[in-house]
Amino acid sequence: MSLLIDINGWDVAPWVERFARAMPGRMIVTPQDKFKPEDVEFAAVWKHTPGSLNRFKNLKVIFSLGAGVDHVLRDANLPDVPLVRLVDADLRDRMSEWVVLHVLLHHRQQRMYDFQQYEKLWEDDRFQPAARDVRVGMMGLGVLGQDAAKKLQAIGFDVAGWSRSDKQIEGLECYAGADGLAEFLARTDILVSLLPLTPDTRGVLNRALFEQLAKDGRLGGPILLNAGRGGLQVEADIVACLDDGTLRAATLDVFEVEPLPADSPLWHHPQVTITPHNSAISEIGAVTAFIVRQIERFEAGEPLEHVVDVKRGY
Ligand code: NDP
Ligand code: OXD
Repeated sequence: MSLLIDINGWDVAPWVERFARAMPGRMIVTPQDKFKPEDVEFAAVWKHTPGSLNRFKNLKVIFSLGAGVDHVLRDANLPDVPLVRLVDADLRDRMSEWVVLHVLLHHRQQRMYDFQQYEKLWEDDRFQPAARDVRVGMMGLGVLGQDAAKKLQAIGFDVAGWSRSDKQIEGLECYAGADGLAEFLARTDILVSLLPLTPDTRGVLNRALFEQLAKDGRLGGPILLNAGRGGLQVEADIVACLDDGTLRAATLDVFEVEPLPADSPLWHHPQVTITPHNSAISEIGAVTAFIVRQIERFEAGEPLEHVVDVKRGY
């Protein structure tokens, strides 16, 4: 059995080395190696070339090296085998760190204090609302959204969440679907997007949505955080809404085009904080352990975990 590792955009060598150590006696190959395509039973991919997996006639499972699978499903010629996505405590905790950091950054106005420090200004008369008076809205109540929501609640924020299907989560106000969206937005001061990119969610973070966010919040205007996917957001709307006050500020980890092009107005926008799609990296050790476990389950005849519903898109 061979495991194919097909990665674009990250250095593949450490992945090959780690999988080889974790699966002694198995062939670990990349598309650049010489091997028999019929030997490949498993593929672990990040942004593989669309159509390239079809030549592996004995392929049994595709593993996404990330939690999101839009990079796999953009392949219209994907082999009809189970697609397993990454669900891992290491990745989940990293994402929650990012969410908590950036919610607090805006809540405590840290960007302004950075500026004051730079200018040697001592101005301590600014109003600081309590966390309990700041309403955070979590778009996406999956593995990542629920954990981040819980951690924000532990700090004291007034958190609610929105998902596709109805949910009952103890202690969390939950909204669902198109019917619940307006009410959810109307009670949100800081909107956090941890949605997957699917045909239903593409472009959802747009002006029409931003205009429905709370206008009576304690932070001087609504704030957007997006670590889901860049395709969720309409960047021209974000810039225009920041400029006309519909949005007060944004932290973005993901972008319509990555790396973010040098001429994007987001780079130098005073109200924008940028991180380079690294809010929650796929840590090699954790991911390797996850995939090895799934292969062992598969070979022992046990069900795979975290199989993606390809029709739904996540
Ligand atoms: P999950 O599949 O566990 O959760 C997805 C959530 O989104 C669910 O609550 C789901 O609703 C909701 N959702 C999906 N479609 C819709 C819709 N049309 N309307 C409303 N809600 C919807 O995913 P994870 O939490 O594990 O990950 C979320 C995303 O985070 C990934 O898909 C990926 O794109 C992104 N990500 C980004 C990273 C980064 O470094 N920037 C790192 C890791 C992930 P329901 O519960 O009803 O199914
Ligand atoms: C992921 C990512 O989907 O890192 O895991 O974007």
